[in-house]
Amino acid sequence: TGSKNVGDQVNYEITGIDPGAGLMKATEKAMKDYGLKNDWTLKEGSSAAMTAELKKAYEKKEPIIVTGWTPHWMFSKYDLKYLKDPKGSFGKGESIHTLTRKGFKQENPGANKILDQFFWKSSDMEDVMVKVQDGAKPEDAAEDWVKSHKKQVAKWTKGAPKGNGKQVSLVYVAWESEIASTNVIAKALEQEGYKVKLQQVEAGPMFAGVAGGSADAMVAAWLPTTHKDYYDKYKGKFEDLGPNLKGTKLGLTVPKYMDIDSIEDLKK
Ligand code: PBE
Repeated sequence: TGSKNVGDQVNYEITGIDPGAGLMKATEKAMKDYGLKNDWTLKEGSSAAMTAELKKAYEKKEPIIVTGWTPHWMFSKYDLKYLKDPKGSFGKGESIHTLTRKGFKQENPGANKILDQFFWKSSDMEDVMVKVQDGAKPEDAAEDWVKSHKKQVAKWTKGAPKGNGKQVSLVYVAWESEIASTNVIAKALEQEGYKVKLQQVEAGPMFAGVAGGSADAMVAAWLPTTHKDYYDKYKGKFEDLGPNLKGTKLGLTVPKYMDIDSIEDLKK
């Protein structure tokens, strides 16, 4: 891409996602930490819009910088790299936690137990994400996964009484990773006889819903850093059932064909 600096190549734009995402806050922090605040813009949108732009650029081998995270299907579909973050603006690897509303355990101990025992690996989540990206409906990709991982799902449902139609409401944000996890835990609950209602919302309302009791649970709290603000805001108003996945990552992401390696290279 010749002599033009990276900023000129990408119009001083970083392609972001929904404004409620912790990743957006982390990116703003990075822009400040690396002195990019004045020249660069972080574009708001959605994860679907971000991946659409990434696809478009990638197919033409054009430069692009997106806000990325792991687990995500984009790393298996495209040759991408995280820009090095020597200042640690994006924090360390974290875990995704399951949160339930207060009182849920007492009212629905069976579903609570399944949610509590829900745990899988990044590669599991990615399997589901890739299928959805390839065109499967999330509920179908989730059902396939649950049916082909009976042993693993049996560990989640172990010791939990059958649902007999008892209702469970789950809230989630339309992040590809959370579409996968929420649909999979929903299928596991349904398999045990629970009646599951899924509701897609923004990040703030997701936390507010569980904290306020209008939703039973969420499997989408990235901790300790990404969702710290939401977590602290509602602390004491939900139950934290701990991690359902460990080893996530956030960062600025570019195609490997781009000739930069570090966020520091954006300063030039
Ligand atoms: N994400 C995916 C979310 C959490 C899950 C990294 C886009 C966020 O930044 O809030």
